[in-house]
Amino acid sequence: MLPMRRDGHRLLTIGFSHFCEKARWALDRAGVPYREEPHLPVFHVLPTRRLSRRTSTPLLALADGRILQDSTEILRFADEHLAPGDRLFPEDGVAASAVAALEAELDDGLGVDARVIAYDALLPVLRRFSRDITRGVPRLERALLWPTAGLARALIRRGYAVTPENARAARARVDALFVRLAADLSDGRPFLTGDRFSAADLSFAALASPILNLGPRGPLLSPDRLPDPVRALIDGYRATPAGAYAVRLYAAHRAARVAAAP
Ligand SMILES: N[C@@H](CCC(=O)N[C@@H](CS)C(=O)NCC(=O)O)C(=O)O
Repeated sequence: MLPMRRDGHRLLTIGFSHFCEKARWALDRAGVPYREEPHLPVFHVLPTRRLSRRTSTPLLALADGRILQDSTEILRFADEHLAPGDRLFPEDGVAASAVAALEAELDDGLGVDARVIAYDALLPVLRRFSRDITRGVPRLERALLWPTAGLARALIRRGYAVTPENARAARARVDALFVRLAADLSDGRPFLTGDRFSAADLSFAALASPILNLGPRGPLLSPDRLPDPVRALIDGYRATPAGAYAVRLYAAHRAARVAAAP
């Protein structure tokens, strides 16, 4: 593990957020040293506001004072640390547009849908996962989590329009996306847009991680605590060819990420 540097890059996250995971994975992969400061949702507002007018995470505060507050921007920053052939966004024109287009589509589609599906399934049973969701967060947030949980749940439901109907519609869109991506992969290409791992693959796996229960160091949530219907939902996605593809990507990258983690 690299020593933490107070003057280095700081990654402000909602610890279990999949957009944050996307940024974290890219930084780990590029070997960029950073210090993660995970927060719980709602509690993330204060620390992000200290650095920016917007509250969205991931927020990467660079050592030189610049603020990158979008996962795609953070992927592009990570790329600056890699040789051209290893970058998440290829240089070559055709491949570059295919990767950029799929990555943007996944941010707007899968990113939003997976969040609604996961929150709809998990908000009612969140208490079972206290340990998982508070990993690394400040002690005060941990102490205030349950006294404020009702309010946080209501804000999350309203902020992301988490309703059973929206979750059903999101599941239908995700099912269609998984079928489409599996069809793309079925021509034998090793990765979603061709023969190299790219921002599209990383984004797909990271943004699908909440509905596949995948995390950087193992499952995101303790599998033995999942209620049966949620386990069935996750197992169902994992059993699809696209879900299995994301599981394989996580497995292929996990050892290197754990070793590289700051
Ligand atoms: N397009 C943004 C989306 C980021 C996003 O939706 N972040 C959520 C967590 S999953 C968040 O921080 N929400 C709280 C807020 O915006 O205050 C990105 O790619 O970074």
